[in-house]
Amino acid sequence: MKSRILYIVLIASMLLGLAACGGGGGGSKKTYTYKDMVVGFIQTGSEGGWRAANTASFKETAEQLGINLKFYDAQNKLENQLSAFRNFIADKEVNVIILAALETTGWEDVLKEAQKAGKVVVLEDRRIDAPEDLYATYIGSDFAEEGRKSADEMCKLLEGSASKNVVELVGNVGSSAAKDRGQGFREKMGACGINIVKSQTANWDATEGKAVMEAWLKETTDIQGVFAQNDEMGLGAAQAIKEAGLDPGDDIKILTVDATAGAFKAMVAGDINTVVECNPLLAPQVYEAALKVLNGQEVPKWIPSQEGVFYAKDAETILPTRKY
Ligand code: GZL
Repeated sequence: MKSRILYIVLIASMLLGLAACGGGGGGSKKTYTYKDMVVGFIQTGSEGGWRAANTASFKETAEQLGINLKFYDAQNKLENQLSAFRNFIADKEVNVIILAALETTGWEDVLKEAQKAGKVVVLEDRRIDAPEDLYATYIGSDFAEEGRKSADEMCKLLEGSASKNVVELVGNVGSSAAKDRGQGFREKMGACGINIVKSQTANWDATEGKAVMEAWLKETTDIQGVFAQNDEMGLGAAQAIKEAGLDPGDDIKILTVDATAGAFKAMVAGDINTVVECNPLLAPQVYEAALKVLNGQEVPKWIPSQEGVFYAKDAETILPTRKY
């Protein structure tokens, strides 16, 4: 009898052991690799050199890592971004959605739908106003810091000037980049007595930047500096200053943000004085963070990009080393 009980206890403990270590098929967790990633990437559209470099970074890095990238260009239309988001949620293949948000608002519903569908959502480049638990992480610049740096550098450019009237060319007004750069600039401009005498959107665009600057110059030439929130608008302003018979970079100082090749060439030509960097080459960090989240690892809610400031005097030397 005793041996019978011992036999039953032995069998029972073996079965329990098997179940515990998943030997009975109790779901051992899958480890994802980049080759398992199917990414739905929603880009803003194309507004110039920065965006082209950002898109190239995601396409080239996906190729290198063996990621299946489904790229969508929203043509700078918010409604296109929202419909693409829902299409990627419905796409059974897609396990990661990456968004470069045109605007900071309007995202909560789709983010909740994505969460319900078990999709990993990573924000790249542009931050949004939504509860942090609705997305995995935001990888992009500290735009407010770029604005503060811009004001500090404009103070240096206008040092000793009797007047410090600055005009501001603003990006897409709903975007985090435009809002935060403007806010950061205003935090620090008082330190040296800068007045923003004109401020208007030129939607990141060179042609619009030229048109806005032309109109301002028709009203007044008592302008000592241009704060252009990206390179393209600064290049447009330089053209308008030239056509008004003035010398950009000398009569009117110009500071821009991004540090694309076009801005470096303009610094070499003496048309732009200073450029605050905004790094577009974000794909490696974004894909790495997405893979960690797919594998159930924690990532910080914001991974800021590292960025510098460049000056006309150094532009010729640095230009050949730049990737975009
Ligand atoms: C910045 C990026 C901005 C660039 C512009 O991260 O979102 O958008 O500064 C681009 O050139 O249009």
